[in-house]
Amino acid sequence: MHIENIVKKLNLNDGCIEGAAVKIRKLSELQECFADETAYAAALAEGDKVVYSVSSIEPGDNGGDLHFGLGMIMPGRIGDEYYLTKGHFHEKREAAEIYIGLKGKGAMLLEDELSGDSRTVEIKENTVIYVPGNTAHRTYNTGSEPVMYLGIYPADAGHDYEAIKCKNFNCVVTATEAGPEMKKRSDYQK
Ligand code: PAN
Ligand code: ZN
Repeated sequence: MHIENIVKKLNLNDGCIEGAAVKIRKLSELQECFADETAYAAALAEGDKVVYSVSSIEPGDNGGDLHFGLGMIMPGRIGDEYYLTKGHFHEKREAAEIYIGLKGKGAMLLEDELSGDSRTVEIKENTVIYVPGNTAHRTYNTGSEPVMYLGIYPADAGHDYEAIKCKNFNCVVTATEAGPEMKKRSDYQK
């Protein structure tokens, strides 16, 4: 990235990085992500809503470059499961990532590739989450306003959506009377 162009403004009103390309993900693009397929079909029949967007800055890859994206997930649910991102591993499995919560309230679902172990961590303003390598990561909006965060990752990390799409995450994050709760996908689907 040229030294004259190194300052980027985040617009937390519309979830964009000034001058950056924005990728929008609508409900129809999230087939097989949500656990409750009936609720998904019913929601889609009512309209193809925007679920999330990512505004990314991707300078070249000179070996040491970093890429970063401002994610914005809208509030909503499919069944009891909160609106979510597709989720992925990095193609280069050892590539870690830093997430910085900026606005709203969400949860990150992390799944270790080798053990299959899952955990969730809250993501909100003033929170930094270190996503280790070899970890599938998906973000949920568990609040009632858009959740926004910055993800910063090595330029050569790459995104592998297929590996996690085949079997989906082992767990889901759902709304309960006690608040957001992680449960096994198989338990939710009962
Ligand atoms: C993030 C994600 C962002 C959207 O910038 O790309 O949260 O999620 P999906 O990429 O799973 O649709 C990131 O983790 N980048 O590596
Ligand atoms: Zn990532």
